Amino acid sequence: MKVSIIMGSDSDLPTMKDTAKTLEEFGIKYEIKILSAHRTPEELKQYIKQAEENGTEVFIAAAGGAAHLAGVIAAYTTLPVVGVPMDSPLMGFDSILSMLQMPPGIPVGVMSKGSWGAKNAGIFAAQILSLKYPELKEKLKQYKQKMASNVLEKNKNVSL
Ligand code: RP5
Repeated sequence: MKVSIIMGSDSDLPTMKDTAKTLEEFGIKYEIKILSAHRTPEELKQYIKQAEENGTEVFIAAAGGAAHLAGVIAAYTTLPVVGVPMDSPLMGFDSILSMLQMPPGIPVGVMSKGSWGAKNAGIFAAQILSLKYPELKEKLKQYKQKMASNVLEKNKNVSL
């Protein structure tokens, strides 16, 4: 099982480390590339083809501003594309809308902005892959159980 994480700039790396960390927690292999839809369009196109040939099953794309990276990747592949909008001078609203408002026919699954979305992209990729890899389904169940236990544990000492 393999995921390709593509980001438009190395300035996205500090946020996207949460995606890598989450995939590692689930034992999913990943590859990270810095490729931009507008700065390196040819190389991006070539990489998508190469990644598919090398076993990528899900693409995760991070970009900010006029964030068309995820949509461009979706144009070149039939694999699922998960988009993570990065923060921007416009508080990331431009990134969110650029990723979210794909016209009919070329969908992108868009997460929330920044580190929340980065983490959720890893979990969402695990959920997609769990349709094929049953061991991931089990790990996802355990992950949710642990999260619930952590919340319930707080009730033991809750006070104002
Ligand atoms: C996007 O523009 C990148 O994904 C990044 O979020 C944003 C700014 O890029 P840099 O100017 O920091 O390289 O393409």
